[in-house]
Amino acid sequence: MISLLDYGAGNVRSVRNAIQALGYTITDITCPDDILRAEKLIFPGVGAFGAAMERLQNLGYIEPLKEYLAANRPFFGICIGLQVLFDSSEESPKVAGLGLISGQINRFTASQLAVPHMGWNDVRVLRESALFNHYNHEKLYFVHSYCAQPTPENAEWQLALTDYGIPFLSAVQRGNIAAVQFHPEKSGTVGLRLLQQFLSGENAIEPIINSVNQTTHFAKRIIACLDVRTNDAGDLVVTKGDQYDVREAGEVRNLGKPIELAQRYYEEGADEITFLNITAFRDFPLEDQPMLEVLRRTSERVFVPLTIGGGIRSFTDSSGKYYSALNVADEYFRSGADKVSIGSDAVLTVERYLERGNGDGTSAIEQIARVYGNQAVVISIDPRRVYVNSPNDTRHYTVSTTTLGPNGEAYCWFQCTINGGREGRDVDAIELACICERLGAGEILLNSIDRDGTGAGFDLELISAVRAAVTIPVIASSGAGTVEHFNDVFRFTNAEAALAAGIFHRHEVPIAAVKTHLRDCGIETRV
Ligand code: 1PR
Repeated sequence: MISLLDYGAGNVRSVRNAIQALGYTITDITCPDDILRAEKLIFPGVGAFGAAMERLQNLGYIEPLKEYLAANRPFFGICIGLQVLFDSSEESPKVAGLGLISGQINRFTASQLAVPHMGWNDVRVLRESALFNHYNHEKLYFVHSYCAQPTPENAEWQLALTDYGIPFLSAVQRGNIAAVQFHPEKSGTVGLRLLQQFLSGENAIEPIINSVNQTTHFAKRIIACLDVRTNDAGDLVVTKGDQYDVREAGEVRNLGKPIELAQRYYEEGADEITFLNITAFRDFPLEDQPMLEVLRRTSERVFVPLTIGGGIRSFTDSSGKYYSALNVADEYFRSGADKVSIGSDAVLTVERYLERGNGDGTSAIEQIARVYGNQAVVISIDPRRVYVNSPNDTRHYTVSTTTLGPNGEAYCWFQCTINGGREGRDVDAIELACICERLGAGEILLNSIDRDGTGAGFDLELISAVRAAVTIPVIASSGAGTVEHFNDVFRFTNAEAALAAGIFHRHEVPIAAVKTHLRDCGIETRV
């Protein structure tokens, strides 16, 4: 019997799915006494430290939780579920943690590395523990901006370290109480195996395969993207355009079924899957039950992060009922998304920001980041090049370009568009990225209408300019045609991830071939 402490603050559907996929039944904690009745307790913390503690307080869970932990009963914390075991966090300075482990959780300090630490890294296991039986340097999925550092006060808890600029505690354990900073439920088969070790209560300890002296290595991510829409026959299909035009001879191109393709990419080693509901700008996504069903069913079988985008904005339905962008995002998260991506609405938000000179707390970005955390908010940018002869010809951020314009122009700026590239706006990709980061976005998905579907390679000038302007991770997208293009994007820009669609859908370049090539070029990837 596994008890899940889901305190209703975010998506724990993936944790549920992972436990169920391993064959266990879950009981939900619904009142304080349930905590003391639990045989094994899983606490997948979500959102901010302060919000998590406040929620536990309001539900009356803090005292029973402290009693449960003091009795050394089986406990497994994930992410914030690790952090709340400490005294406090820099994230919410006035809020006390559970105080089981001495010390404070701190933010990663500014460095060359993007914050959040989002992606695949490995761990250095410091001592033997059944939890890490069979673990052999494989990568696990992390997403967090705050971390616990090893100190003499927490020495007895230190189980594993990971390096991201600094070494931090990726796993702690004392007796029957364990917690991990990574997400086993999103770490593919390696993560499921680790979760299984806790669930089975296996005590036999195998010798560790790790050496304590090495450092861990953060991987570049390879993401498969599925552009999804309903075709003229009314079926939900994966499609793919050339420069955003998805029709061929008048018909919407049909490249497969969303769930089957997502599963295929998971099995082939995609580090993340992104669904873009590309016509959601004209429909209301909450009425799109097939799309929500795709998400639900995918999350039952795909154990890497899932992002969904399309139509995240406020909406009033035909009966006059108002839905906020947060309501739309809630439904996506409840259906199994780990991150949501905002396209058109982000451009309109930035326009308002530029008029006023600040945000007012009401935008989709701000609302969703407040509830689900920055790491859950991705901004999808759909820019198109606008060529100029001189940087003085525009107020926008320009780059000097080696791909000259139609009249030999040597400069260009990157104009943001809305509604699937249909409408250009007076905002450039660099200012959009910077302002969205300020408003609370945790990642940028950077497309290029010029390169989309061309197979001509990523727009390195665009990607370098945007990545240099922000401190959050950037996903390079559009134009991948060969394995060499992935090496180029990581060699010539600081992008954290690269996304492709067409070459994967058409079986032209397998994901494994991309990763093998990157490794041959000395770029770290998840095997
Ligand atoms: O504006 O919040 O409703 O979100 C709509 C989302 O749908 C946006 O993220 C937007 O990028 C996407 N979208 C809208 N129309 C299209 C279209 O193609 N007609 N797809 C579209 C954008 C771009 C990439 C693509 C890469 C890689 N697709 O995601 O997968 O360019 O392709 P490639 O490797 O084949 O070159 P909102």
